[in-house]
Amino acid sequence: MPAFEALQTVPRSEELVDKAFSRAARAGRAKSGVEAQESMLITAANILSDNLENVVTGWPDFDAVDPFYRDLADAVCRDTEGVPGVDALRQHLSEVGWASRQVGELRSEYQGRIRRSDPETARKVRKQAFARFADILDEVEGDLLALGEAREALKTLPDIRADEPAIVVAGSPNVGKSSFVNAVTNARNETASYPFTTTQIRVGHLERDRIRYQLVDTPGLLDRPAAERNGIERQAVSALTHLADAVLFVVDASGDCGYPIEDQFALRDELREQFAAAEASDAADAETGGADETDRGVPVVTVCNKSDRSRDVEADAYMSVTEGENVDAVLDRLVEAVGYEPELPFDE
Ligand SMILES: Nc1nc2c(ncn2[C@@H]2O[C@H](COP(=O)(O)OP(=O)(O)O)[C@@H](O)[C@H]2O)c(=O)[nH]1
Ligand SMILES: [Mg+2]
Repeated sequence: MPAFEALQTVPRSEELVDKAFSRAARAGRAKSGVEAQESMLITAANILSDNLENVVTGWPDFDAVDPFYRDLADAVCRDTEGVPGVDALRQHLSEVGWASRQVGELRSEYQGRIRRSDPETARKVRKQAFARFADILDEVEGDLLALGEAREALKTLPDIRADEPAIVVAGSPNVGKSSFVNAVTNARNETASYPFTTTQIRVGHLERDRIRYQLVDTPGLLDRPAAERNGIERQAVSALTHLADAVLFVVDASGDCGYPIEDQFALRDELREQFAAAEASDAADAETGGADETDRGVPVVTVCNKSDRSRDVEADAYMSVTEGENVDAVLDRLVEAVGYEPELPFDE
């Protein structure tokens, strides 16, 4: 998960306080009198403010990450009060940043006071400072916990790359989506699941003309009407609309899948609208570049699978995954629909 791969384990408040105070005690034992108290203060304050700052700097700037990752973070990191994940994360990060700076300010304030004190008073002043450090860490206890949970959730996401071409596979249940993905990718080795409660996203890879394409299968997500999706699922779909360079919509005219063809096409039309809307907003977001993409929605390629059973429907192509019929031609068509041009060093 490129945007989040730099995330380190987030320490808990209690852990940080224990670590800071025990190192401080050790530092204090090496000296005596006022100097010992000052050394304890500086050691504890530095450990706390550095560790808190490190928590903050490990996170990407959410305004700068690809909207795919932002929407995914929204989906994965839910706030109990329904605050979208990224907004909640931003809030937690700003609290932790505040705590780091606050500790730094107290360090300066108390260092001055300790230096002006006799050894006995210095000890009391240093203890006061430690109590205030502990209070600050108490205040951000929940923020650190939430960031830790978010980090765990984001870390388990499979490696989907927003900057590599992606084909998203959709269509009613049992039309043959997973069969297709398994047939054309080394899906068994390469897939990973997203931990959404009711749905998964699986990604397989294939290579054409030395370009790697991601094939994204979404059991339980892009196989039913939008009205049946919950909040997290809508968020996940939104992420996919940013990711997709083309949509493969699989239909089954045989009736084997159990969904009437009208329902299958209604789903396709709904998805086409959703993916077109996202493309338009992505294009509006982009200040420069990608100019030739602005008026092109995400192409939706409709493919009738199970052609060994029935071809009685209008589609862009027909194939049978189980019979291995026309599968390569469908892939060619998808690659063409993606229209990915790798950036060449000498291109204008
Ligand atoms: N006859 C026939 N059956 C197929 C074909 N492709 C897939 N199937 C079968 O359709 C069923 C559902 O396939 P699956 O890939 O799980 O569908 P998904 O729910 O869309 O992922 C499985 O029993 C497959 O073996 C095909 O081209 N012809
Ligand atoms: Mg499937």
